[in-house]
Amino acid sequence: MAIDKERVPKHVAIIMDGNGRWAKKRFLPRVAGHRKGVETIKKVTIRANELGIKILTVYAFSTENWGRPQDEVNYLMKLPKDFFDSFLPELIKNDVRVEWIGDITALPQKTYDIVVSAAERTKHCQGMVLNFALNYGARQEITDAVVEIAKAVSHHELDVESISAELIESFLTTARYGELAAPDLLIRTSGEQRLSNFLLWQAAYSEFYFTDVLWPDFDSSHLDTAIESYIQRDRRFGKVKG
Ligand code: V0D
Repeated sequence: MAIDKERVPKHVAIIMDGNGRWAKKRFLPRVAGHRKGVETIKKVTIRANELGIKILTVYAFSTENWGRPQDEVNYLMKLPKDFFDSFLPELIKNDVRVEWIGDITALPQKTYDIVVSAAERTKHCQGMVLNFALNYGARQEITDAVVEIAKAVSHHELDVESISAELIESFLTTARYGELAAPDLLIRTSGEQRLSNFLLWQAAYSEFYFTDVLWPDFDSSHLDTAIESYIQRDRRFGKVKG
């Protein structure tokens, strides 16, 4: 059955888990899984764009991932360049804009430059946004918002009485997406069923889709299945209400 474009979630977020497990199953080093994972992002981006998804937020590197072995972290920091070199023209052709959330200033200079350059070279694109969460942690994002709000209060630019959920939201990094800031659907691959400090605030009302498929094995058909599941839930909800 074809996917009804009208019902496709506007913002989809993905926790791309299972690269290490994929590699282990093949007696390959973990980094081989990460490399294959980059290919998956490309395929999923193309399909998401075809389906009319407006924002695709992918969790590429968490603030906790610094705790991985040094060799693995070093390898991960090279992936934005691989992605950029092999996919940027196609992104531009498909009118996909690259953005990021998270503190990229803590990344190695070369990695930082590539990410900024990917965003720069696609900033004219008006189609889907491919939003990378890089050195991102939701508690940090919320903490940063709290600090900024406290500063504004102490500078008498803000009254305590005006602090509301809407105000806090306006201080989160996803505020630029306006009414699309919250993911409609959050997908996690590889069988784990946790949020792991990803988009805590924004996912308050998100639908969750968990699959045992490992991220390097995930493809456009798996994305379709997740979207169909989301649409199905939306229909049921409509029935109960109506
Ligand atoms: C590893 C699987 C693309 C999950 C996918 C620095 C984790 C491959 C990027 C990328 C990573 C980031 C920014 C950008 C262009 C590409 C990426 C990292 C890890 C961490 F502008 N894949 N990817 N970045 N993985």
